[in-house]
Parts: sequence; C-alpha cells; structure tokens
Amino acid sequence: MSPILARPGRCVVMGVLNVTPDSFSDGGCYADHDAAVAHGLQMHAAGADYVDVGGESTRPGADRVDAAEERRRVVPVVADLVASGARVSVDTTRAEVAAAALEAGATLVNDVSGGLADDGMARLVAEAGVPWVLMHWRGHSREMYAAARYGDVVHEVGAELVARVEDVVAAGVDPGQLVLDPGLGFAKNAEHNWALLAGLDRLVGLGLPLLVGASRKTFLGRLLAGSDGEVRPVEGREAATLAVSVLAAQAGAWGVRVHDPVQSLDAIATVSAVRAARGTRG
Ligand code: PMM
Repeated sequence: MSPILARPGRCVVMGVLNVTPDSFSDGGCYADHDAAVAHGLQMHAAGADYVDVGGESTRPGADRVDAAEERRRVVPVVADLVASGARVSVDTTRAEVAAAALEAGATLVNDVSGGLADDGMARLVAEAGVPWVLMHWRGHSREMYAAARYGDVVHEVGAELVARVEDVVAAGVDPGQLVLDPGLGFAKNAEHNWALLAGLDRLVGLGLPLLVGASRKTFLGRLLAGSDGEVRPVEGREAATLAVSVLAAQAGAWGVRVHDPVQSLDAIATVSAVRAARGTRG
C-alpha cells in the first residue's frame, strides 16, 4: 500500500482550498493566487495532512468551467504549495487537470465523480500510482438532485462504490491506491446525508479507507436553522462540522475533508486518545 495512505495514528485531515469564484463556503476568498497559497500554507502549518486544491465548484447547480481555466486556477497554486513543503491533493474530475497537478507535485487525486466523469482518469492514476479518492457520484452539479432517489441509501451508495472499485481495478488501478467517500450532498438530500453518517461503520466495513466530507455543508445549516426557519450561514456551521469529524474518527474513517483543519485536528486527537485508551487505533 502507498505510504501516503498509511494512517498517521489518527484520522487524516484534508484542508479544503477552493481556487474558485463560486464554491459555497470559500468561493471567492482564494480565487487570487497569493491569497490561495497563503491560506494553503496556513492549513499545512496547522498540521493538515493534505491541502486539497480544487478549481471547479461542485456546489449544487454550479456551471462547469472549461479544462484550460481549471488548470490555470489549480496548477500554479499546487506548485507553490508543494515548493513550500505542503502535501497536496487535487480535487478534479478531469484527467488532464489531474495530470498537470501531479506534474506540479500533487500526490493524491480527489475525484468527486469516482472516475465516472473522465475515462482517462483510471489510466492516469494507474500509471502514476498515486492514491485516488473515489467519491460516490450520480452526475454533475446541474443534474444531481434529480438522481437523489434511494431505498436503503447506505446499501446503494456502498454497492455503487464497490462497483466503481471493480471497474477501476479492472482498468489497472491497485486497490491499495483507493479511498472511498460517500459524497455527502452529491445527489443526496439532508435525510440521505444523515442516514449515511448513521451508517459510517457499514461504509468503513467495505474494507477500504473512507473519507468523509461534511464540512459546512447545507444540511448542517438546515439542522441549525433559527426559529424563523433561516438556514444557519456557513460561518456558523463549525461546531456541527466538528461533531461530524468526531463521528467519522470514532467510526474508523481514514480521513475527513474540512475547511478548518485546526479544529478538526484537535477533535480527532481527543477521539484518538480515547480510542487508544480503549485499545483501538485511529
Ligand atoms: N465535497 C466538495 C468538494 N469536494 N471531495 C470529496 N472527496 N468529498 C466531498 O464531500 C467533497 C469533495 C464540496 O464542498 P466544497 O465546496 O467545500 O469543496
């Protein structure tokens, strides 16, 4: 197994860095190169295991950017972060963007389409030998809510992820490179997200490392809506995000993807201490 997938004695923390004008939480904050690199280095200095750099918003209903623009946003930021010693993952569904980011020093591909959006991704990842996050996905942002229909969502997401694993392994990817992710909010409504969080142990039980990305997502904002029904804004969703980091670490997830790594690292250190006292790792 790739050493990058080894657990550092606790749940891995990936810090989100969206170099986009329109992501739901940090869109527009780090569209500028220097601001993006500075924030990425801050997360690295704070202990984030990966800085996850993305150049295309996946928020519900978002329009796609073209590949050249996505590359233009991502590659210089990846290169500067790597030059300063950060470990970087690239959040993209496009093989050509992933290839350019790997060339610039990224060491993990985070693919929210689980390899479905681009046939070339499996070949690229197999050749590069890097870890690959396969997220559960049922279509691009514009169409994904029409696909949010499930009977037993945990079972169906698990089965669809296993099918993706079988496909990419058949295409030459080593299973030791793979991380699975239930894709909270992607073709899922709030009820589906809660069911998936309630079923994390079943997803961990699939036997591959599991990544959980709940940070500041809308279902948390809806849970915390005020008595007037107003959804809690993104900056007020941090405590709920931490609760999910704790639940994920407790369930034995490999990692969490969060906007504020400092807070999650502290929460996860606490879970690790309890797990160690109990005789379980992570
Ligand atoms: N969520 C977003 C983007 N990339 N990647 C993975 N692996 N898992 C996720 O849940 C995920 C992701 C959307 O959130 P953002 O706008 O905060 O990046």
